[in-house]
Amino acid sequence: MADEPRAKEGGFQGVAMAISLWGIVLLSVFFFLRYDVPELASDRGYLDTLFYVILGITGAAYILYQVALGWVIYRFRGNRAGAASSHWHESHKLEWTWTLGTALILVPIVWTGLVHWERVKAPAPDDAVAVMAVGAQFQWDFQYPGADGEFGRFDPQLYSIENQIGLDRDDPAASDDWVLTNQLVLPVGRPARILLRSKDVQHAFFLPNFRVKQDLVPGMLTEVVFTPVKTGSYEVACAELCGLGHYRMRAFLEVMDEADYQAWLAENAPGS
Ligand SMILES: [Cu+2]
Repeated sequence: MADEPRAKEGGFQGVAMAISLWGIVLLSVFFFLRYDVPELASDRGYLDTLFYVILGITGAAYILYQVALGWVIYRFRGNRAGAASSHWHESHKLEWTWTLGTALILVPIVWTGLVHWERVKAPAPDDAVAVMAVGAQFQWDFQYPGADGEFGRFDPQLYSIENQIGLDRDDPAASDDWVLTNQLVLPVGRPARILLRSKDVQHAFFLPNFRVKQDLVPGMLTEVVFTPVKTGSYEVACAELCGLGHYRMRAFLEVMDEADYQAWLAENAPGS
């Protein structure tokens, strides 16, 4: 009695499971096709290319696996004919195949990633526009170094409502520095070097359109270098859950063409 195949039992669950799996695959493919990453506005398009290559490979693997899994569940539901599986050990051919196959896919991806990393982390050229972004709970302050191109020193003792970034006005380099709150302006087509420091906790300088995301670590100076390639107004977000007001730690980046940028500087920079 016990050895008789239970042909009909569990048949319904098999069908329901297979349909659910295929449904999840369809839904996720639909959402991936429907939504796209934000419009690219920097020279970091090569990151998008790598992103889409990886998404294509993992996406195809995901669809293949899930569809095959659903089919196996459906085909052998309720212990149907031919359901007894065979077992074997040590198939060197199979092991070589999946090891080499995986390596062939992963090595070029990792290599490309390393090349991109070198590019992203390359030091800023001398003519880069330098701005210091100061993150705090919950706002962004952007310090422009002024005509001397040098950032004045700061002192945490000097933090106040009027002097958000604690700029030491006794420092000669600070005399022409000026600060914008929640607004960053950069010229198009010139490398931007954004130095980052935090006044309190860890924040992250996130420019979705520029494929830029860099942490601000208290007590440390970090930086990102990128080149805006498109004029317009873009969001600057904080990508680190930095406290209760994290959601409103938001600024705007205005990218202008060179002439507008110079006019804007002339109008806004003190003493220019
Ligand atoms: Cu933050």
